[in-house]
Amino acid sequence: MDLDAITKYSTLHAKPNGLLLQYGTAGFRTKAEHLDHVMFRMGLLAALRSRQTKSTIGIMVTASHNPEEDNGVKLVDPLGEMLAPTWEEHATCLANVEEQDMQRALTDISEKEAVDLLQDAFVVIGRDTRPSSEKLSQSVIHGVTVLGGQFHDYGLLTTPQLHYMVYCRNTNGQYGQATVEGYYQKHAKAFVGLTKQASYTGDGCRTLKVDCANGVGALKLREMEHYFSPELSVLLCNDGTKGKLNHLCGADFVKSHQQPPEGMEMKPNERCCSFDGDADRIVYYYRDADGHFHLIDGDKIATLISSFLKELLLEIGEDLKVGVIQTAYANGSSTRYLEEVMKVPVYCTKTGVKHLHHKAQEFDIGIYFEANGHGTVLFSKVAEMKIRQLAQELEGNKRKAAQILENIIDLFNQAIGDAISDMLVIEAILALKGMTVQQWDALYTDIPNRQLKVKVADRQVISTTDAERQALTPPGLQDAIDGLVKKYRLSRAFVRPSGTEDVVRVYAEADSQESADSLAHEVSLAVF
Ligand code: 16G
Ligand code: ZN
Repeated sequence: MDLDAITKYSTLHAKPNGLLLQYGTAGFRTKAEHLDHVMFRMGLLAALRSRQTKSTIGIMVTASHNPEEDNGVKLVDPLGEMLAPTWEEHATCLANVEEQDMQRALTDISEKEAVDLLQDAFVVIGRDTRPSSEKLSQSVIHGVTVLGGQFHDYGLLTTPQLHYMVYCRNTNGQYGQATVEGYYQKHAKAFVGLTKQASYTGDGCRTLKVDCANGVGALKLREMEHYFSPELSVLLCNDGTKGKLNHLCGADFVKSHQQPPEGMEMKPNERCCSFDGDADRIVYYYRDADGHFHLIDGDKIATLISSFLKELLLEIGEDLKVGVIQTAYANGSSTRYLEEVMKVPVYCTKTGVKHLHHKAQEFDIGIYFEANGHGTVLFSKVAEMKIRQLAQELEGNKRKAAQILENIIDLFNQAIGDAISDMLVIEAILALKGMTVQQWDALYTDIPNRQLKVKVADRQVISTTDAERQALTPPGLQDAIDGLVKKYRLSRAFVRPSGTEDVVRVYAEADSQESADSLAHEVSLAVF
């Protein structure tokens, strides 16, 4: 490691005085102007992680659904997964050391992690469409090269595409080709394969309106469109040509405001969906004939997918272990429906994809979705092999069902939730089942709910347990919440410190919207 070069170049990426940042739920995130040093340092860290794992490591420059002025960065581990927890700590430490201590910090990490400094290092980089992203990704590259690492800059990518590239590169192309072309071909082939399953086919070419949050999802969907256009036609709005990234649009806006995005004309009963700014989340919605807006969130997406997969498993007669993973934000109705009507086991983890993903890996088929629309379905190697074998061996309808499952495996991004791939799976399922968006929505009725954010002096005084459903500290808070919840019917509430913003989040459910609103309000007062 050329320590002198590190000292020399790190002064070019000076750390603002007194700035302390933490590698949070989805990496570092703050105002773009404060991130140059973090990018350089994450380039250094990725080179070390690559040497230690003897694998390609990914770096994505994005702040997802945050405002355009923000930016962020996260590292992607060899199998396209989120960075390992011990390395998150190294990341926080490296981002916060003063320049004169950089050499020591890097040596410490290398020693602790037994990094072989003679190994080659290779890092792949992707970025979203924020005005700040290009320059910041150059600082990442600078970090990688200062440590003698090699890199490939993919330029503009959705976050899930970058995860896909990393996964492909570390599995010798078995998962797919590590190019955008490879991504389009793999997913489009599976999608077209699915919709071609003759006896299941619905009503021919379908149309879907997609709000792209004025983000990178628009560019990528445009590029990909012609691969699947005979089967599905997508009408893009908020495609970045006029509006501002994530401003009054995108999956996060639609989910949290429970209203349609700006710039989308919705005819009655028309199926619409929204991506977030880096296209790793998706929610669906429509307006009914009376003009009422209906949101179909991650919970209902998980329900549609689970019921479809269960039907197929029943058809092929295979008893694979299926589990659905949710977080505390999952609507109570969805959990009840999954457990009581569909009889699938449901598990709750802490918020953040890495927790859900990890739990989902325990199953043959692990279905995970956050209510906010981030999710995917993971297939164990054993399940995948079994299904591929059955697709060859079985006959008639059973064979068809196995082939559908095979295409579903190829269509779901196995590394991370992916708006484009989720959209294609959902469109295929609706087509195969001949199901309308209203029928999907009618699977169950959401319990009215409200989310609020509360500014407090120090959000870390709140700690939680039981997958964030119970507050441990400050003392008395949980008792207060319990007391308030008792005042309402069908009610539930919890608080948790945000992992991405300096706020405390409050969630409440109750039998009417007024009750949910007032319970959320009362709980937020108890937080002070
Ligand atoms: C990040 C997480 C998302 C989570 C959200 C919670 C990833 C890729 N994204 O966006 O899963 O729902 O944070 O944010 O892990 P909060 O902690 O501010 O509520
Ligand atoms: Zn995102």
